[in-house]
Amino acid sequence: MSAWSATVLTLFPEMFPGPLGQSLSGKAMDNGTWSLETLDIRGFTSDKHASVDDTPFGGGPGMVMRADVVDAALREARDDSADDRALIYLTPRGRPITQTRVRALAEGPGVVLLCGRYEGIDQRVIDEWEPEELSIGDFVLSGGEPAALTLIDACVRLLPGVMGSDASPEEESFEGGLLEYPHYTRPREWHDREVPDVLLSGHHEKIEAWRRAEAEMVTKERRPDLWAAYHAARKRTGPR
Ligand code: 9D3
Repeated sequence: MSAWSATVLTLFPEMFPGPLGQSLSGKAMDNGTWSLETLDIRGFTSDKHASVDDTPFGGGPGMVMRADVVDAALREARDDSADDRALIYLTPRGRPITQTRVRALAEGPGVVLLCGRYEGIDQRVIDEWEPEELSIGDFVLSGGEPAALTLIDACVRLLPGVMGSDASPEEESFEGGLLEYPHYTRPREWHDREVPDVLLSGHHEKIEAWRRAEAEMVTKERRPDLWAAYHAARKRTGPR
């Protein structure tokens, strides 16, 4: 059995492992639960100027990554025909990443992630390789690398043994779920702020009801989309 692995194609390999080298994901990398490889796209240029990008046909701002250079990097990343890992292009044009997709990716052999810079990658190499196109949300990054780090983090924390068995079956908090209730720990009083009495009562049913009410309130307020999905799911399956 080989470990879950990520190969990242990027013009900025120094950005990796970055935060993934710390904490639980860093330990899990050290103990062989998963591995990370970067391929520097700049290493696949053919001309002496090592140009990765060029001006867009049709005009417009910015630069476009060349199809031939990205293709050479993809051929290197994908040279093993037994490699069943998902091929993913991180792009603001992609479908939003969901916890459902993350779970499936974590259960598979790993991911090959293509990171764009500039305005993006020549469409012909995308049409040729047909990667799954994914986004991390409706805001603008300077490149795909922070999105790749985000996706790998979300997958790695689900790998067996990475998190304590404690905080794992909480995964349905999205998609028909609620946002989390607020958390408190010692000291009982801090800056004139007290821990809600109910949490000190030892009354488990009351605590559960309070947490549920808090979770519903915050979800209704901040995430009307999740609130609607939660209600639709409750109609289908009944309360609880
Ligand atoms: C003004 C047109 N821009 C599209 C929104 C051009 C553009 C901006 C930023 C093209 C590429 C990028 C770089 N972004 C990513 O590579 C990216 C991204 C993102 O910006 N937001 C959310 N998810 C992702 S995944 C990759």
